[in-house]
Amino acid sequence: MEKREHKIFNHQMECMSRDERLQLQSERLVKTVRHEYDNVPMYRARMDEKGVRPEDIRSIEDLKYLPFMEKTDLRDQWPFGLLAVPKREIVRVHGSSGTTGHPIISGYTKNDLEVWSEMMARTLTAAGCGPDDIVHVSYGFGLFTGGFGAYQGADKIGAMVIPMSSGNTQRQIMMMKELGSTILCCTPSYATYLGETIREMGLDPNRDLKLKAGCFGAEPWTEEMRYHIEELLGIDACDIYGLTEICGPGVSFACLEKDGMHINEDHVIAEIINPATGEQLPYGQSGELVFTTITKEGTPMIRYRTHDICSLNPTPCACGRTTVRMTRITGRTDDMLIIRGVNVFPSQIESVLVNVDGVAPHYMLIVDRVNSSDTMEVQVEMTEEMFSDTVSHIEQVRRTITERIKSVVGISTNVKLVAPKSIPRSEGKAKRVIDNRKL
Ligand code: DLL
Repeated sequence: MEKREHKIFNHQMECMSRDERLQLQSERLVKTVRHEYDNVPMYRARMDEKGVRPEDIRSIEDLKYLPFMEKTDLRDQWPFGLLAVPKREIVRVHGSSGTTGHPIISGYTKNDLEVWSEMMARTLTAAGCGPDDIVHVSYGFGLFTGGFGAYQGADKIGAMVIPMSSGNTQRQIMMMKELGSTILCCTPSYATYLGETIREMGLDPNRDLKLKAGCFGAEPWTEEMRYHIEELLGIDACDIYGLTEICGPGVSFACLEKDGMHINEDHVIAEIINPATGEQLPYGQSGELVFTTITKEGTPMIRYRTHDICSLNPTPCACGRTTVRMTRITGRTDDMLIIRGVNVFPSQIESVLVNVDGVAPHYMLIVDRVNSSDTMEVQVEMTEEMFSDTVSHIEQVRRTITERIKSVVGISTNVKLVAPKSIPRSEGKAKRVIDNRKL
């Protein structure tokens, strides 16, 4: 794939010197803490309990003294308890169902929407999007932030938007072809599904479509999956990250170097902590990602624990941006499976499967407990060609996968090759694990 030139939406903010940025972050942090303390009783009580006063926070160095916020706070304060402005100033809410029941919502002021649009304009620009592009949005539109976020960013750039939302895959592809979509926004699992369906419809993405890049996120995916999607669709695949509590997509984004995701640090401060002790960890060390919003008015979040696992890299990027980059998310502290005492992340299994010929990157992990011992079955789909291959070859592939998984995660698993298309496809976030031990 030919290398494309780097585009930057906001040179001043994305390329400022580290010292200038730290100064800006410190000023904005001081204001945010005061605003939160004065307007959100829950957080004021938490600071009081810890003996921290707003005037104790003078710079970003003091961040570590502040108490954390958690997803449970949003549930406990449902629906509007964390608003830091009068309700009439809120012009939109977005939400997420989460994986554990009760939904959470976040309220946006007019300015919060403006900031979020700017963050998403930077995100799309980094993937090569400009005013002449046609942005095909297959993230869902609704309470989920994916659809609206991508739309707002493209709108700010002045690109043409096709707000497809999710579902109806054949129609998506027809529109993509007829209207000449150039940038695709959806989850990586849906990008794979789209790619496969495009080929099944007898189309060649390189010949029949005009796609050049995709902004894929909302769920964990691996570098191996990125290569697979880039090949399948003939595009640059950029990772984009975000969460409803902070603003939605656009908190960070990969540029065309695809070497980590640039954090929009003039709007958020990122930290990595040890999830067990809460202690800050140095650059390069992997741990739980924590965010503090420093421009958000409606529902500011201070030291919000994301439960996502990654590390931070402060070195300037070849693209010219000086912002700290976060590595790909390797898992969540709460999606880590403990199988017979060994920590296993679904992403480790994915990285093995994507590199095996004869299987498709559609898989499901079924975890159970049999006779007091944990078991894990890895179901993975065969390709059509493999499905009609000899039994002995299929068995050989199965054994290869079993051995590779063992060498990566260190435990034996039961690998089952299943028929093509038998694992449910997702139009949004993929579900990859069924843990029967929790039932
Ligand atoms: O998923 C926002 C989003 C929409 C991001 C579109 C990117 C693209 P929530 O529904 O609140 O918001 O889910 C947030 O999804 O804490 C991560 O666990 C996961 N996640 C989001 N992006 C990525 C990514 C949106 N690029 C939760 N890689 C987060 C891995 C991701 N996990």
